[in-house]
Amino acid sequence: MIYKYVYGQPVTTGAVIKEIKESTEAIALMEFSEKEETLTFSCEMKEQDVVYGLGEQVRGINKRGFSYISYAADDPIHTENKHSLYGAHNFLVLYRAEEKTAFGIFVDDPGKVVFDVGETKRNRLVIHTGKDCVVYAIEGESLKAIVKEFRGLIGRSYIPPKWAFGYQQSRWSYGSEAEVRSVAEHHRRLGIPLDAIYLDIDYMESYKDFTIDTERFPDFRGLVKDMKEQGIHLVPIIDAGVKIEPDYPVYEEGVRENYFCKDENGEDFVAAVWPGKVHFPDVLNREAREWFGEKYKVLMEQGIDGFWNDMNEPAIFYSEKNLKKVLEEIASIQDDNMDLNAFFHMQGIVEGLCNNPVDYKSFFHNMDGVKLCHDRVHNLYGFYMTRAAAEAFEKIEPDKRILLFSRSSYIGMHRYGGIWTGDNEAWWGHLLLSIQQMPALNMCGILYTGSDIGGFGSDTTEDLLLRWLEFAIFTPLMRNHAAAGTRMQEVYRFENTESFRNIIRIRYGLLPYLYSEYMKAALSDEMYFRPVSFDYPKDDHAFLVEDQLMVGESIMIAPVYTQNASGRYVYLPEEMLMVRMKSLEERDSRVLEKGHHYVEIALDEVVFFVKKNHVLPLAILDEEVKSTADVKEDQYEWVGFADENAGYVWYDDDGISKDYVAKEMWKQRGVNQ
Ligand code: MIG
Repeated sequence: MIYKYVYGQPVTTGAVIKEIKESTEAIALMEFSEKEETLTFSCEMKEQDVVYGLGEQVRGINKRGFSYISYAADDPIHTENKHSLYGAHNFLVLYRAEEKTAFGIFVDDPGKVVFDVGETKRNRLVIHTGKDCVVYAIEGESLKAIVKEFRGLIGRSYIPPKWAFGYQQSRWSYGSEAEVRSVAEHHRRLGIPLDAIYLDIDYMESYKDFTIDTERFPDFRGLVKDMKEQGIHLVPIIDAGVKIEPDYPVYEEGVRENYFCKDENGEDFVAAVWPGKVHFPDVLNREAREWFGEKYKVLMEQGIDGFWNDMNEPAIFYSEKNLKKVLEEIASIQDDNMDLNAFFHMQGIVEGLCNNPVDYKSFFHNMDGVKLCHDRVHNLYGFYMTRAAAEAFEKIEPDKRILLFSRSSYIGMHRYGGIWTGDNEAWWGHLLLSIQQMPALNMCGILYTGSDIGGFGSDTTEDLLLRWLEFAIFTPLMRNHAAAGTRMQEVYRFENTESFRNIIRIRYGLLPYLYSEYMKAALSDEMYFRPVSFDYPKDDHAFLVEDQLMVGESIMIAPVYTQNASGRYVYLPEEMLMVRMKSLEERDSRVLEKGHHYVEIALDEVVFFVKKNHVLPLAILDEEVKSTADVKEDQYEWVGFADENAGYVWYDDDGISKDYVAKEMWKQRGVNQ
């Protein structure tokens, strides 16, 4: 059951697709109060109650004990004290442990929203929103049912092409054609499957969107074609800022047609990012959005069929206005003997140039005739930039799935693309963070997602990369990505290449299962990754599990995320089959009873657990498998554990067209033990 409450004059965000009648009764689940610009919703929590959700945010699966602020931020240091990351995912579910009931809350407010989940007062959940918003309260008979109801409200999740479920290699940046070819060649020579290589900002000419640096990439079209012949898709980055440069057509057209965001004087707003000074396309405006989306065609015409949208919080290094102010202030410093206060003040104003809230208040959108201050709709920018691209793809290639994911997002964007979780670090703690983000993102409809494997910032290590891959073989987006200046982290750079190859091949072996489960989750508004408690709500201990996940209908995973571990404790909520793999071919399995177990997991092993009376298909791969296209759906074996008849419904299709629901794509298999 969904209750809808409208306050003030909310902006239509596009998060919700289902028409729902406004509720006339007062919101019964939470107390309500109003103060000038803020609405507050709150309720008591008992000690054992659990809060799930909030998408990308830091900290555990149970969100209690901290405050989370929805205000999209380009913050590359995801430490535990951070209140905002790139996305704004305003959906949570409160589980009442004693009563065994739950309800969900979705705050549809594209400005700043605060979720104080027992930080100020341990046993109080408090939500502060702007005064113009829509709030949905959702009741249902189980955690799964509440999420499903919510997902029905916000519409079907994005479905990428099947090749996007293969292993993908990225780096900031592969800076030339030769470098791209060399990455491809290394993988191919060592028999490591690979489906995509990413192009980061250096493929562009002076960081200008929709251009190609022809010195570094003299025959772009030829390169795209050669790669595709090897089963590898090239995926270029698109940034939010459009460089200010006379004669650059995107800039010229945008200025001429008034497609850029304006400052308070009605001039095109000037910020700076990679290319130096830029304007931001006003993607909240329909015409500007159509125009910007059309631009992707330039690359599609050269054979590109996947993109990643970056810097769309939007990130601002500095605004023209603020920089001027800061430079003047620094120039006015007379004293070269600054004391502590003076020094920290100077440092603060320089650091404060980046992503300054004052800048977000100083530009405007024309949302189809309505002038809106950016601050009020801040969290929509990444969503609408991605929507711009997706809507254009519908026109340019209506029958083809295009890979698309974004850094910033808001609920609603999940219909148009996926996300990656941004600039993490090569830290063991960030491997755990990534595990914990997955189910919360799935609750919000974001199914196509994953983190930068190995860590983006800092130098990775071989053991961290191995452990990260052992988890990431289960994430729909499986991409190794690293920042400029860090150690090269393609798997062939390390000593034990064979172990990396084996683990990546296990991903391809699991592909029929993972793809089927993704499609089931997308087509029936369900979660691909779930907290253990969602599947075992009668088991009190399941609610305490923070580092194991259910993946699809048959599997539970318990990844190793600590350094120098030879294994870990795993909690089994019921009897399960433990499957241990050194490679697809070298594996064994054994039934473990319900309860706590210490499970040995060597550095080069993948371990997962199969639920009772469940089975899954495992593709038998030829030695030569290069990409997802080589995985044959009719060569498989079954892994499973049943004391009665078990069956599996799996899904397959051409991986490209959008005819998802055709009956013949669903195959039902009964398996007898
Ligand atoms: O400020 O394009 O999150 O994945 O490699 C850095 C360079 C800009 C941030 C993205 C990262 C990407 C990087 N970008």
